[in-house]
Amino acid sequence: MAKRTFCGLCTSNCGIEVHVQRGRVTKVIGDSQSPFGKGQLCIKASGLVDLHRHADRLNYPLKRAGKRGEGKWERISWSQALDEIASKLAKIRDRFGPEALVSMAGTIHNGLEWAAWRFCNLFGSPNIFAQGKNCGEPEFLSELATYGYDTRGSSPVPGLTRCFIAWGVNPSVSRHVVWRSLLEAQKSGMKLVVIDPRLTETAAKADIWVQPRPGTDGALALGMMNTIISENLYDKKFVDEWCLGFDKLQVLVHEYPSDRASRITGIPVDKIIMVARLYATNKPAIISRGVALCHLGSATKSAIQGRMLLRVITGNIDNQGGQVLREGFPNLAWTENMFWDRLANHPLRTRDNVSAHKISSASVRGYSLYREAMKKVYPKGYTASQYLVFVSPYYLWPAILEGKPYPIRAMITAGGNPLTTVAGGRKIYQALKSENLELHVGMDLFMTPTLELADYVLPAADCLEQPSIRVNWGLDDSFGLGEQPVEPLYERRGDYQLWRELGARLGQEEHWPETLEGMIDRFLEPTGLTFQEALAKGESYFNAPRHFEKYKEKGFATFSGKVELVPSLFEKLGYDPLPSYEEPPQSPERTPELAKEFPLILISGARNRYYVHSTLRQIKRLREKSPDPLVQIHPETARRLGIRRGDWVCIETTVGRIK
Ligand SMILES: Nc1nc2c(c(=O)[nH]1)N[C@H]1C(S)=C(S)[C@@H](COP(=O)(O)OP(=O)(O)OC[C@H]3O[C@@H](n4cnc5c(=O)[nH]c(N)nc54)[C@H](O)[C@@H]3O)O[C@H]1N2
Ligand SMILES: Nc1nc2c(c(=O)[nH]1)N[C@H]1C(S)=C(S)[C@@H](COP(=O)(O)OP(=O)(O)OC[C@H]3O[C@@H](n4cnc5c(=O)[nH]c(N)nc54)[C@H](O)[C@@H]3O)O[C@H]1N2
Ligand code: SF4
Ligand SMILES: [Mo]
Repeated sequence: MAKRTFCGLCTSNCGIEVHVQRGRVTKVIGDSQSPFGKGQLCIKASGLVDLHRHADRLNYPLKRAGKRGEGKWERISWSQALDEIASKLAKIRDRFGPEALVSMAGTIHNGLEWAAWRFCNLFGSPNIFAQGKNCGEPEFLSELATYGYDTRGSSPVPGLTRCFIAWGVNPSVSRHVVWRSLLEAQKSGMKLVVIDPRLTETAAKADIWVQPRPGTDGALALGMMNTIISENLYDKKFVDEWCLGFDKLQVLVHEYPSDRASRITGIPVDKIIMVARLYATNKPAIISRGVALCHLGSATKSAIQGRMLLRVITGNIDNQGGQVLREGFPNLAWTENMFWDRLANHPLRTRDNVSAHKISSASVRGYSLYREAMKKVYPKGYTASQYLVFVSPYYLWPAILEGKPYPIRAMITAGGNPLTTVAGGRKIYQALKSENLELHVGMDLFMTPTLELADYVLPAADCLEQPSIRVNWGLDDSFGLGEQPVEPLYERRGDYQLWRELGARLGQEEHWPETLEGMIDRFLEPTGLTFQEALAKGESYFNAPRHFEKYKEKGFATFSGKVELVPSLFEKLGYDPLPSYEEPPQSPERTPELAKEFPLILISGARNRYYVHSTLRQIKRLREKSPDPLVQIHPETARRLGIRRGDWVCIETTVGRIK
């Protein structure tokens, strides 16, 4: 018997067929009927069955018996764990206020983060950390401020899309579904441009590979805009009719002729001009997202904004085969308000998260402003804006350690491993060891380094052990339903159950149906079907029909209703509204003295084909393929330093050292 659901390992949500015999999983293959992945899975999914059965999985709730991190645990029942945790949370709320709780998650795993957000909203805490903070927040803020939508789902349409710029992204490793559609579109004549300092597998297949000095993408974007505007290759009609602030942008762009951009980026002048022309004259075209540009510190804003303004001035906005403005779910009672309605009416301190108190122009204000701006177009809220409200971890550890701007005393880490995936490991370690953190609950598949420092550890069910609804963080126009393949092994439970059971003990009962399936039924109400009815009818995917040039009817979801090239929302936040180029915090240009001592530039974060961040490292068949941490160095640099393939090296920066 085969059950159809989704691979829960990453955001691609590929459809899987799970073969089950006598209640046991026998194999997992791609589901060819699924629009997500169309039956093809990446290599990571070959570890799904091993993950499900792995001997090191957490199977029972544990309570700390020794000191934090000592490794002494006592096995307890779920009801004891939940009773004790709920009672401690209630006491912390009474003493310090609800905002003293933070929910810590990471990348999307099994798509259940919304349950944590719902819980926090009802509990009264705005302190939620989740994936978007890592991989997209600057882009969301820029897109929402400029045109009021996000364009995340834009994939090339083979035969239609004529140019695709993969900018700071490596889909051949990170997004295999997108990668396949790119290769297909390239075969039908689409030009693929890759902008990456590394010659990646993606760059190797490109028609043009552009290799900038890391962190200089903002200058490259300005240089490209310079060519496009001075050669009149921009979409004058769209700019005249729909954009505000072109004159101001033009003044800035004028300062960046291609030779100046070339000096900053290290890319030959001819190449900058060629790529600019290619992009502007091959419509419809797409410029991808990609996390690299979100990780450039002071250089991020110009890079992200520049990449986005290129899309706008060439009129590649909401055109078929181009950059599609995402509308939101059809027929789903899953709205932004679920996660924010209570908080919106709370007193200021409870409404504003820890980071908002530290940096006055932080995202919470951006969020409130955006809610104002979008009201006309999206009276019920727009789910991408949730990304603006997540807490910045940088401000979280001082809130634990020093109680500033207010104390954080409890943390629930479900589906995240911050000790290994969030910057500033030493600070995080201190915070997790601190007595100020009175309660730390972790829920995971495995005992991670982060959970080793927790007080309660709860065993999570995997994607083969629960039903599912794929809402992808509210970032798609489609959603999908997945059957539950088998019952959870041992005492594992789905994440929904954690939040539901805590909620029920803390006065939130009416908001939480007893099971995830019951909650999915609530979400599905607008379709007139229950979860089981939908599955029985074979309706497991719900797609919104794509509309183009929606703005002609509705306008853009900005204060002015137009595309704001110089966003008024940025002005209100006190940001420079223009994409003025700034060097990265440390660079040969900005800190030349430092560059003498530290002559190499480190870029970090490139994905590993066999793992999802720290996940899957336990799986032998994958671990064998990539057993050790890896560093890539340019062959000439390596030769000069006497480093050979396979050598162990130490990387040292101003903040730390790693082998
Ligand atoms: N230097 C650097 N750091 C980075 C990045 C970078 O590019 N450079 N990338 C960043 C990005 S984009 C991201 S998204 C983050 C990811 O950061 P994290 O999300 O913290 O990393 P993961 O290792 O994917 O997953 C965390 C944990 O979730 C557990 N898990 C899996 N499924 C479930 C489940 O169903 N329930 C529960 N409760 N737990 C589950 C896994 O076992 C794992 O321990 O890392 C960020 N860190
Ligand atoms: N196998 C696998 N796939 C994954 C994940 C995983 O852990 N493993 N994680 C998932 C998640 S949560 C995310 S967010 C996505 C992220 O997926 P991507 O956005 O593709 O992120 P990266 O793999 O870090 O690739 C970024 C590329 O940018 C380049 N780069 C670095 N610095 C610069 C720069 O200054 N300028 C430019 N132009 N380029 C630069 C790097 O060399 C790298 O090739 O991947 C998802 N897919
Ligand atoms: S891990 Fe691979 S198969 Fe699973 S959802 Fe992600 S891309 Fe698809
Ligand atoms: Mo991510």
